[in-house]
Amino acid sequence: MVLVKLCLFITILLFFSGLLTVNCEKKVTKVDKTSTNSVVGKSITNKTSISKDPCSKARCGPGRECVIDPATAEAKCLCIRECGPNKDPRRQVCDNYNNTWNSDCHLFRHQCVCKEGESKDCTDNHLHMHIDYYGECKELGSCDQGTLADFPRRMKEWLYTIMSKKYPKPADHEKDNYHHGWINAIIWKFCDLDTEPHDRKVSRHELFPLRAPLLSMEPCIGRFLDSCDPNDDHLVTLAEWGNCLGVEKGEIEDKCNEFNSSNEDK
Ligand SMILES: [Ca+2]
Repeated sequence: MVLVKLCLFITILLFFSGLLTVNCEKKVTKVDKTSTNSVVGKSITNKTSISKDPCSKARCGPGRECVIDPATAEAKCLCIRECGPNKDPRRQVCDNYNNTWNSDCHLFRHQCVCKEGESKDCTDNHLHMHIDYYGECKELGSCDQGTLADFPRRMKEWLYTIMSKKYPKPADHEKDNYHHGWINAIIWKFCDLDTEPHDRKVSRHELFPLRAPLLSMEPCIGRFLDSCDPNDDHLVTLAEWGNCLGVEKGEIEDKCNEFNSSNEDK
């Protein structure tokens, strides 16, 4: 009799635990289903909204922003309506005519409205201005001959230090490897500057990220970079870049694919 009662108790226990399990599974399934649907739904909605947004593929130049034309529903790059206030002096920029602007946005916006004939406060300079360096315009130190002559050595050391941090390798202090290391650093910087287009030529525009932040501290950077473009075609080739940094022609080789693919891996 006791055995029968025990069996009955176990059966009842298993029955309710089974129900409990089924209920739990149902609950989990329901939650999963709901959450999956909501995630998928959200991603579909996002994709749809991106693909429907004509501005998603628009690439507007400096001083311009993408606006959807209400009449045609097409994307248009118009002059930025408002740049917003800036109280940070570090965001100020000095143009090549020695005028300080509140930010790069303010400079390029004004250039845009002048090009589009949307402002009367325009001169020829406004059409041709660009950022010379960051910060308020100031008296730049002069570049003396000695500093200019030593500039390639300092630039090589600087690039070598940056690259060693970016691509750390086992320490090797052999002279040949050090020499090889800074040649690699020079090639790496060239590839890093050659952004748009990737044509193995660095334009004045592409040199901007190197020149503008350094100019107020390194008055020789402008003359040094000019020396890298001896034929004055406003494009620096890898051979010209290597030559102005004192690398022999036979020592420099195109490794941009190698550097770009290792950047993609990171
Ligand atoms: Ca280029």
